[in-house]
Amino acid sequence: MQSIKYSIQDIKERLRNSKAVTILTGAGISAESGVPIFRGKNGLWKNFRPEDLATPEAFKREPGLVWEWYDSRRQTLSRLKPNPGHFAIAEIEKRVKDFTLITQNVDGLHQLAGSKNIIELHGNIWRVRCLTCGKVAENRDVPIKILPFCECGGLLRPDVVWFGEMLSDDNLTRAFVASDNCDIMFVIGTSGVVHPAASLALRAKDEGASVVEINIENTPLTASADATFLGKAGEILPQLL
Ligand code: BJW
Ligand code: ZN
Repeated sequence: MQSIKYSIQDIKERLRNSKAVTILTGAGISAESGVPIFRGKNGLWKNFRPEDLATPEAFKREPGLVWEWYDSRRQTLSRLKPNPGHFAIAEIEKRVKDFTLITQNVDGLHQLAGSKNIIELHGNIWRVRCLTCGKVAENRDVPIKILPFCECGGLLRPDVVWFGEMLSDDNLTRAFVASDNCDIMFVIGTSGVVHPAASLALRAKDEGASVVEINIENTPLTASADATFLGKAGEILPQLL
């Protein structure tokens, strides 16, 4: 589990001396809660093609199919709870003056664990957006009606970011600021292949932050990280407290 150059004690010390801390999370942080990840041998993309389910073209072609997939994920999620990794991140936030959590996850588990300053780069599965009037609303129906419609008559879609779609300008700007100005960035449970999320770790590094990765395996970001701890986020993160 120990990284080659640094021990957990070294990182704890660095964390204590950091004024600004940014954490970037991906699906791996929620894996121990039972949320399926996307890539790898048990990943969602093993059985489903992203082009069929996670693009605006797919939704235009077959909104019912896309909604069925999101409904089934919402049903699974509604039964799941945050794990010690989520709780450790919420605890770090309480101890640090300038803290930002950037998550690629849409599951809302960080909020349930008590995290406050969160940027949801890829949206939230518990919100819907109207294709006609643009209204965004929370929707926690489980199951959700397929197809759901807005009061204006427009078709509702999940308020998430699909491949080929722009991330919200506001979220991206806030994420750039948090990445460019932190003393230390933790990159946790992401395969580091989806951009622009993955490039945030490289920005932090370029601006002089220490980058600490926590993942069960090496990723394309490992080469740029100052330290990589190989192991489960829910087991490693509590050791930083
Ligand atoms: C554990 C663990 C444990 C397991 N503890 N760890 C530059 C280069 C190339 C391509 C592009 C580029 N810039 C943009 C692109 C195009 C594209 C992209 O990145 N493509 C690449 C995949 C090739 N990006 C986009 O389209 C983005 N939009 C954009 O850039 O707009 C401008 C633009 C438009 C058109 C062309 C060019 C530019 C939008 C990306 C949206 C991603 N959407 C999804 C779905 C969200 C909604 C939903 O959930 O349904 O977001 S796809 C999916 O991937 C989801 C995730 O947030 C995202 C990242 O996945 P993540 O979180 O890393 O999960 P996994 O499964 O990949 O990894 C899990 C990791 O956890 C693994 O490493 C495990 O080892 C680890 N792990 N258990 C610790 N217990
Ligand atoms: Zn509407």
